[in-house]
Amino acid sequence: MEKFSVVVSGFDRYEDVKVNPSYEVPKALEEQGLQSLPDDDGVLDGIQIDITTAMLPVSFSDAWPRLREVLDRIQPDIVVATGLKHAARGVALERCATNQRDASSRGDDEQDQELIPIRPDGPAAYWTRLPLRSILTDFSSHGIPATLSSDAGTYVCNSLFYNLLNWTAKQEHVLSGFVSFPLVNESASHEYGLPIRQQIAAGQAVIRRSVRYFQEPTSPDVMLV
Ligand code: PCA
Repeated sequence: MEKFSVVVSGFDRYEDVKVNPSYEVPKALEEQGLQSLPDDDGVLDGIQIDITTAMLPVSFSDAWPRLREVLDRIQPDIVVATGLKHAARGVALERCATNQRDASSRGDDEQDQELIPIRPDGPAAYWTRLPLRSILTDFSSHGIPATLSSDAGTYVCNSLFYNLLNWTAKQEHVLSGFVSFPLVNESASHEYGLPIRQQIAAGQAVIRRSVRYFQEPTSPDVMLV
């Protein structure tokens, strides 16, 4: 049986958000695996997927070192970092991480924002290593509302994503990327947010498609623009 090791990160607490999808989805993935998602095209036949979660603090200085510890210990094939994006209507697949962060502790006040590089010697941006096209196709066949996003902001999510891709660039064969979840909203007539069940299904689809892509990398699966 072929084995894959996947690390999924989230944030343990974020502001006063009561049900944080970036906490709930990784936990559910670790507990349930991919079972509850129908494997229509047999992607998972003969494959064992071990999922480890990493719960991180919302901190520029501590989030990446904490994830790095887990990556060094687990040596995963695939890393999916996640965070909450308040403004997202559906699941947002992040295309790229930029080498900038807000110098103040919070990024709320656009007027006062001073952007500084995350890594002064690093490239301006890194592209995701996840097969976004294939993931979007999977989402649409499971009725999961989603968009492609061109940036994860300038706060801790983007900083974590940038450091993750900087690390990934030096690895032999690792896929990694970032998925932003919307607020959890269980109401049927929601404008913003999605039920937690749908967000868990989205996390499962991301892993399923990434495993498939890991096995058979094809350039059309990667959609960056
Ligand atoms: N979202 C924040 C940090 C933690 C999270 O879930 C962000 O967008 O950077």
